[in-house]
Amino acid sequence: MDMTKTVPLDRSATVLVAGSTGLVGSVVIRHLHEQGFTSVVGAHTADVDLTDPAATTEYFDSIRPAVVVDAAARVGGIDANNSEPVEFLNDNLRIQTNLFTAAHAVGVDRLLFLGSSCIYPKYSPQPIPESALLTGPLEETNDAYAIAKIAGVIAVRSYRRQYGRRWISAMPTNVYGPGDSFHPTRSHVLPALIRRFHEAVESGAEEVVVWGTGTPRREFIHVDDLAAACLHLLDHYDDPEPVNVGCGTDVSIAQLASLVADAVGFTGRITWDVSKPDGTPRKLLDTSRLAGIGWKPAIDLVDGLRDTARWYADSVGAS
Ligand code: GFB
Repeated sequence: MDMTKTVPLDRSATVLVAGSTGLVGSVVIRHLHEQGFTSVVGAHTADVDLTDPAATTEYFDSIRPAVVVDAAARVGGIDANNSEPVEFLNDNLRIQTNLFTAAHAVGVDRLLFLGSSCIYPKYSPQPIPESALLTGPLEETNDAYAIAKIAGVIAVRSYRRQYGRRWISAMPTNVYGPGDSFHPTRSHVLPALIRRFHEAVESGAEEVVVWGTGTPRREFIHVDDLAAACLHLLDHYDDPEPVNVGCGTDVSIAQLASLVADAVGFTGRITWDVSKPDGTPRKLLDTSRLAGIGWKPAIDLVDGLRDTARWYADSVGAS
C-alpha cells in the first residue's frame, strides 16, 4: 500500500473543524494556526446544529471549506455510553451523515474523520491492527457508539470509491488532556479520576472509590499528540483504510489510579466498586501504519497526566 502519495495541504486552504469547542477540535485548531494555516473556521453547536441536515448544508454552503476535520461527536465514558446507547447511536450517525453529505455537496476534497478504538472487536489481538475491524463481536457497553463510528469509516471508504473523494479516517485510542470533560459520572476514566482524587485531597477523605476491578488495560494519548497526528495524516496519508493513533503502551486501571493519586498528592486508600462495568479487557493499538508514514507521539503519560491534573486544579481554583 502506498501511504505517502499525498502532498501537504495548502496552508491558505479554508479548513473547517467541526466540534471546535471539544477536547480534540479545539486543539486541532491551535495546531492548524501554529502550522501556518491562514483560514481556519471552527464550528460548534452554537454555529450549526449538525444533527439538522438542512442547517448543515446551509452552513457548509456559507463557509465553502476545502478541508474538513470531523471532530464533532456525542462522546462520553463507559457509563454514559452504557446508559444512553440510543443517543450515542442516533446523534453520531446523524452528525456524520449530515456532515459528509454537506461536505460532498460543496466539493470538499480532503476530510479527516475521527473514530475511536472501540470500533474493534472486544477480544481483538493485542496490539490491535486496523485489519481487526469487523472480525468479531463488539464490547456491549459501547456497541451503539462503535457501530456509528464503524458506519463513519465505511462512509469515508464509500465516498472515496464512488466519488473519488480523498477522505481518510483516524482511530485514536483513549484521548485525554486539558479542556476535557471532568464530569464525575459521564466523563472518561482519566479526567474522572483526576477530579475524584483532587476532591479527596481537598476534603481530606481517606478513601477513593474507583470503578470496576482495576484489571482492564487502556492506552492513553495526549490530545496534543492526537492533534499533531491528525495534521500529519492530512499532509501525508491518502488511503481508504483507517489509521490507528496511539502511543504504543498501555496501563491497567489500577496503575492509572496510582499514577493519578501520585499526580494530585493523594496518599489514602483506593477501593474498587465492582458493581460498575469493566468494559473491554484491553485496548492497545498497533500503530505501525502511522509510524510507517513518519509520525510518533511525544508526550509521556506521567508528564501529560501531571499537566492535565494541574490544569484541572487551576480551572476549579479559578471558578
Ligand atoms: O474511560 P472509560 O469510561 O472508557 O473507562 P472505555 C475505562 C475503564 O476505567 C473502565 C474504569 O474499565 C472503567 O470501569 N473506570 C474506573 C472508570 N473508574 C472510572 C470512573 O470514575 N469513570 C470512568 N469513566 N471509568 C469508552 C467508550 O470506553 O472509551 C467510548 O465507552 C469511547 O465509546 C471511549 O470509545 C474512548 O475505554 O471503557
